[in-house]
Amino acid sequence: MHNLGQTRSSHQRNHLLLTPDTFVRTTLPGMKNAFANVHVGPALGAAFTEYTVEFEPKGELGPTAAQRFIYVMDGAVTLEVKGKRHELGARGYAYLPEDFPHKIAAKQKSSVAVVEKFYEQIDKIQLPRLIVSSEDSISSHALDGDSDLQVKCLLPDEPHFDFAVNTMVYQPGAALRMVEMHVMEHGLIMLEGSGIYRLGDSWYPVTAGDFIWMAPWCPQWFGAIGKVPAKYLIYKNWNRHPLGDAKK
Ligand code: UGY
Ligand code: MN
Repeated sequence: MHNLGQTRSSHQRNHLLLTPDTFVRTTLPGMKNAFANVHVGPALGAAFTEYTVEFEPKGELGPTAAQRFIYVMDGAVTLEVKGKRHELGARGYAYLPEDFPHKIAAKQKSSVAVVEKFYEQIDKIQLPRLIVSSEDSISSHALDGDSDLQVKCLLPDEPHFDFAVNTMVYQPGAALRMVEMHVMEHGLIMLEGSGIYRLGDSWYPVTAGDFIWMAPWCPQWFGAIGKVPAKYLIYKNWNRHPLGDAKK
């Protein structure tokens, strides 16, 4: 049915909500048998890009000069690095440092979330290394002592990593304890369930499949609604001074 110009998607100064009815597919250099829905990037003022890739069987992702993080939402992909093949199924993920030759190909129809960011080097620090893992093997912790809100940190919280990617699972009725306002920006993909997201001065119904970008200091709060838990994958910049390398 025609939607008569209605959508939940909203583009505001300090946040963006993208719902699947407004996704427009594009291709990126080097991609084969695959499409990308680019959700956010420097064109919007973000210091990273995040996109989802819809692979056909044997589809391939092109190269990047930046750090790359991938999370398999559906299906299965093969990651080839230095002649070694790693199989990633649903909830499998990988972190690839900058300038790290690799090949990512789908074994079947698959859907993968991708985050890319140019590395912010700090002096005398070892560089991050390749990580290949699965969310299933990471243990969760309660956020602010609330056992109904479980967080899994997919990357090590070590100073050489300049970003974090976490999953957060809210039992129905669970909510963030406070409205957060912080220097970090977020890219967020709703993986399961539904709820209400406060972004800036607006409250949005959100559900699995939606994407949200939150600019630095965007007021944010979430409460899960429905009979099943709500789960999202969330990126944030991390471990770096707010002045960056502005002196150089
Ligand atoms: O890590 C975070 O800042 C997270 N608690 N933010 C959020 O869920 N909007
Ligand atoms: Mn936050």
